[in-house]
Amino acid sequence: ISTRTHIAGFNFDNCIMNAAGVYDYSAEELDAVQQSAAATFVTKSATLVPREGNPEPRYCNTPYGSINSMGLPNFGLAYYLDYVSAAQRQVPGKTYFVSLTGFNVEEDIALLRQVQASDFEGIVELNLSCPNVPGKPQTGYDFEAVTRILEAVFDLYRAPLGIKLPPYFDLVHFDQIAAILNRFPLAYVNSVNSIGNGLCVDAAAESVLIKPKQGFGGIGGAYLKPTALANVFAFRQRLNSSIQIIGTGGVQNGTDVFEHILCGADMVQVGTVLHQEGVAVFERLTRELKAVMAQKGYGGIDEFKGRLKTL
Ligand code: RRO
Repeated sequence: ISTRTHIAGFNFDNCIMNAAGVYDYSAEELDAVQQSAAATFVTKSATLVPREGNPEPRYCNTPYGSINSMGLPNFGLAYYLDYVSAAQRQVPGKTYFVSLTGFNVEEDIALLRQVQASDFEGIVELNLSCPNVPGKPQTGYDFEAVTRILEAVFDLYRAPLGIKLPPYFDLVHFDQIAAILNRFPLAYVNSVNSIGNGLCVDAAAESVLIKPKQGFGGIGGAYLKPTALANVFAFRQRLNSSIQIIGTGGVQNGTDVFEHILCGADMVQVGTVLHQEGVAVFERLTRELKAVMAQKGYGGIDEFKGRLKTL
């Protein structure tokens, strides 16, 4: 049984990897993902200059998932390009993802120019959905901004590039954003980022759980699964077949990975469960996915990818 997949023409031995923002901040964490059963890694969303991020506590696990308001802490794009450059030399033939996020279209372009000037040979993921920078709306909810950014991006950049989107909740919004995305040579769409600006409460302490933004933060984990599956399925129905889909959100076991693929995901990413369990989760999820496939008689993911039945 094989869980092989491919994204943007690059082959991967597995279809499970980390989600941007989890286990990908430092070289130590990225080393651990590389040494695990993960297909590959994506780096923490990088900005032009390093950022400390928001004050702590800024991440909290809850009974059904997590809340975070990290505020984009990262070592700056140069750090991640250096790390990937070394990884490319160490493991020729393996492909890596670098996540980028600018605070406006000029910064996005400057980040992409920096990628172009490096020896990076992998896939860029442009994050259009950070929910946690005070005063900054999530780009993915501003369809005119998405259009302007993608026009500028593809004027400049022709190597493989995907985008990370926030969850959408209305079928009309899926129609509108998919019509925009279909105009561009995107390698993939990654759905979903955390559900922005949720609030988790500690009843005993009569308090919020995290310090930034009065406790509001991105919701991840099991809370997210139905929304994530809906976004994967809705995009698979609407996007050109040349645009692949990475499914992210609410994965806790191999059946959850199977469900994402059934809805149309070509690759599946894990955030909260990776934060909670560490990199051993990749071996567990892969084993559990293979068990589901074996029980159903599937030898590869293409045999069920996107084949969700409706009633
Ligand atoms: O760093 C963050 O606060 C963060 C980002 Br950039 C993101 O895209 N999604 C998220 O839940 N947190």
